[in-house]
Amino acid sequence: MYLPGNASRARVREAENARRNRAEILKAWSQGQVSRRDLFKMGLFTAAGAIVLKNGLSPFARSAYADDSSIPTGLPRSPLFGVQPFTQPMPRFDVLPRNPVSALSPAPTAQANTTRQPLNTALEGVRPGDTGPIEGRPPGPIWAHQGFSQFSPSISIYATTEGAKVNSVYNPGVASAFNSGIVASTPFPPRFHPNLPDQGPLAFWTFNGTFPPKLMQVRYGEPVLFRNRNKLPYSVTQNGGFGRHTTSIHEHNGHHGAENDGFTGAYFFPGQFYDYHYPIVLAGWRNFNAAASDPRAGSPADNGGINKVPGDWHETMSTHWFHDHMFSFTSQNVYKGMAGMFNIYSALDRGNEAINDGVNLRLPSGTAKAWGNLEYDVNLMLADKAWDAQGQLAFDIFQTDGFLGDQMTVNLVYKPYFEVERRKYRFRILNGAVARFFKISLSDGSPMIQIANDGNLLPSPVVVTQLDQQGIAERYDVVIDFSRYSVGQKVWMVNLLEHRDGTMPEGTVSLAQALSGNSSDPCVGKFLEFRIVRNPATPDVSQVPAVMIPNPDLSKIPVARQRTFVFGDSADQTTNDPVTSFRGPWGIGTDDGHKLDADFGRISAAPKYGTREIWTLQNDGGGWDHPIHIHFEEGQILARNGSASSVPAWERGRKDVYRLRPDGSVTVSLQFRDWGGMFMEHCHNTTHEDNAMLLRWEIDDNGAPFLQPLPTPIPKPQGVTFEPPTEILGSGSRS
Ligand SMILES: [Cu+2]
Repeated sequence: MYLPGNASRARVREAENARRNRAEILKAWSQGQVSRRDLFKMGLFTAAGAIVLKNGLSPFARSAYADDSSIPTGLPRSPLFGVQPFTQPMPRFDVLPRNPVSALSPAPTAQANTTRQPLNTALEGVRPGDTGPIEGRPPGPIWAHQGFSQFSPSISIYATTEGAKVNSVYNPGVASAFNSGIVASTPFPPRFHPNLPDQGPLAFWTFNGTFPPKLMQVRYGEPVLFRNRNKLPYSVTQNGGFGRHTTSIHEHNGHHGAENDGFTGAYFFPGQFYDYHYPIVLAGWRNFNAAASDPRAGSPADNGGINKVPGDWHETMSTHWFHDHMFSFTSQNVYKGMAGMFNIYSALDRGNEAINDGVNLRLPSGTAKAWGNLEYDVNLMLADKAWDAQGQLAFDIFQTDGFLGDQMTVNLVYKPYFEVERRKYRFRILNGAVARFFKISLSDGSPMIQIANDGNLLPSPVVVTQLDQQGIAERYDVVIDFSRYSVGQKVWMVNLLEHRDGTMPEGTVSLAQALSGNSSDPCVGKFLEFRIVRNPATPDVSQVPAVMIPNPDLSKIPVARQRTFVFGDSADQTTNDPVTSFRGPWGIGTDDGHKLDADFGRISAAPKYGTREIWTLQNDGGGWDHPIHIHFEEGQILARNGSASSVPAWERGRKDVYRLRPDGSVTVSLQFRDWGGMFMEHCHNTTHEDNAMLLRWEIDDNGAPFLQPLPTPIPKPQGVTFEPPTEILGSGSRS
């Protein structure tokens, strides 16, 4: 889709004109001046939702300048301003401070704080003199924090969302020697490379407005109050051409009450905050190990011991991330920078490799602190980006198949290097792209040990020389042993997976082909350089045990219900609510397989509280892949394409994102317990999600305050109102 580097000037100009035209339309839509429906009426989308093949508009329309008449217009490449790869250090994540709850003013409350404040008249629909609540969480008992007194917050974490600015409080959590020499006290500008332009405050929107991306470090048994304040521009038109200033923050895949899940329709406005209460409990805590007697179900104590907690230790989770989930704008907002990572520490996964108590797995991390050491435990966020001729972040909504960038970034910077010692490291690799899948290998083809898939340590580690395809939002934790290299050597992480468009990966190239740099996909090849710089000061005592976290035993839990969800295109919309319903080519079929566009007012499933169900996720097309995310509960994959033996070793733990593969299906076992409210299921190719492959399911039968069915929140700056569901599908009712 991107033009080759040697394309003629006429072709580049043609592609630039087309992109500019699309950008004008995207701007009008993202700023609310035209609706998606208007764009259909204007004939800019086909019935199937793809942009019309108009020369001067579509990257897929025939080029007027190419010799071969089948060659599409393409996209102009992002200019590099002479920057070479691997010429800047990779910044470690910026650790958000853990504060006492008393640091928050006003103090957090169980129900949303509805204290009124004057509203800025630049907000949509606000007249002079209007007031609105200071907190954007829907008011009342249904959206009150569940278990707020039982799991009363013991720490608070605060972050804003705001436009790009210089970071003067960067905390990598490690000394400079473990951050490739970066001096954290030096102000950190918002840019992909020191020789690329700074990103402007309208181009990039991040947590705290700064680079590098943010990391929350939390532990079981220590409830967290995360307050997020929306400091994005009041005017919906101040968005640099894409992105929406309303947000909802999802802690992916937190086992929290729905009021803290970042529901796509529970978004809030600039000038408001939203308190997310993360109790950080082990699933099953209400009736499994309720007396908290098993040390494997535990929280790392500050003295190196274990504070036991209730719940099933087999449900222990480790690597999460958090990101915006704004209805129909998630792809734009996450791409614009609203993504961070969330490391959960436990008795098993302590973040300390030296403590030898028979419970701690002693994975590579460090030894200085009792828990949460980051020296040898490294978060990596991979994302493909694109920028315009001025070097400012650029996006293109009209690739409804899925937006692809042409430049690889790691932790938001362009192709960096990372200095390592001759020993084992853990890397928590997040695919933070919009629509791109990755497949990772080392440049010398040497082995990596995969220890976790999504949030979960595997039952046993798996040694591979190439990781599986990694879909959007999937996390793969790997251990790489650099002791096999000598000081002064280099080795690279390489992407082997070619995309032609956002439908699905085109195919895997050989390591030699990827290293040759000849792929037509500019994101294939080396993207991260490891420089082996020294021997460790003390011997590496970390381990990768042969047994990590076996799966929970489900054999005695009856299956209450089976459901099938079909994911595909040519969906239609049966509702017309201007706030909750949306149109696009994509949809999900429940019940009878009739595929429906997203409506967060529609209830598509309502599993009974306290039960186990089996869900089959079916891809109805061979030309697509969809990484499907089910919120709230970890699932065990029982079968791929109906066959248990088709589930690869690295998918035999628990997961929260399921790549369906072309024409494929995934059968998953899930339990619905501990908390209630409205949750989601959607494609995490965020272009598909936004266009409109998303549904709502809910647990609404756990007694007061939950109603059957739950009313839908309708956010406005003056306050959230509620309306009845627009539709309840047969599978969403309990009869
Ligand atoms: Cu999809």
